[in-house]
Amino acid sequence: MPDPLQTDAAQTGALYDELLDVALEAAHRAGVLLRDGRPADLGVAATKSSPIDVVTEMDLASEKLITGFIGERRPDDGFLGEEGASSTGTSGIRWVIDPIDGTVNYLYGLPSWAVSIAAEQDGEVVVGVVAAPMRGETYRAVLGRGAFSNDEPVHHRPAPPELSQALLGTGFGYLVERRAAQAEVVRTLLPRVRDIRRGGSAAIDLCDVACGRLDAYYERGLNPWDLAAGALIAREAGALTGGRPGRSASHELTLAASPALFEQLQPLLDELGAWHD
Ligand code: LIP
Repeated sequence: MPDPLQTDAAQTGALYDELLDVALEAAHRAGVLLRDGRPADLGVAATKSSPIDVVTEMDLASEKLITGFIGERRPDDGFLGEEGASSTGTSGIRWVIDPIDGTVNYLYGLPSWAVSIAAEQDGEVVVGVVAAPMRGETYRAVLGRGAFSNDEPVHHRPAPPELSQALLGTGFGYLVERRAAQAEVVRTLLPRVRDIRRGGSAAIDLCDVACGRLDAYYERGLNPWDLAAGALIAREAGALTGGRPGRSASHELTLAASPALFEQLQPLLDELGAWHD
């Protein structure tokens, strides 16, 4: 009589393998479209929360490609996409998609943008893929199986001995009031750390924490599609992710860092009010 626990584990493993394969191929195809198909005269197709929160035709084309590819292979799954994909599905799997994370960078022809695809099982992210075509790198993680850049395992950077030697990443929202509040946090933090980088893609920033290229990353105002895949990759690389003390990473605040640095930064960011406008 086969052991039911081993059967369940094998079935879960096979499911996660399938979700990863689907996410990798979808992200690859979208990345090729975005890298090779970017119109020379790319403009703004629409705006969302403010005049600087932009959508291009390529955001829409990328999300259509991704949802179409996944939908053909897994018709019972749900979707949550930045550009409007929204369905519950019946399988318990929901795909959380940012078709271009770093849209403003992509619009301006700057290289720091990514395709971010995560699979949730009953609300928990179990697979994450972030494709950064202009870097030639694809970051991936499956729950409990570690994090990788292409085929190389990655791990967070050891915590610096002092906060003053930490290299932080952050980002800013699209609303004037929020940007003013975020600038105040940066004003206080900047003299206390090694330096601050503003790359323009949360997914890449989270993967840079996973790869040890940033000591930490924090930002207020992220949407689920900005952080779902990258936060799993950071966690599987040994980093901690979270928000305010005792809370998960969310729109309110997202922080990712090595455990020792996380314990220093979380209360400091809370004290500085990085979680509110
Ligand atoms: C972006 C985030 C980034 C943030 C930008 C923007 P988008 O997502 O990845 O961290 O600082 O303001 O929200 O809009 O390019 O998908």
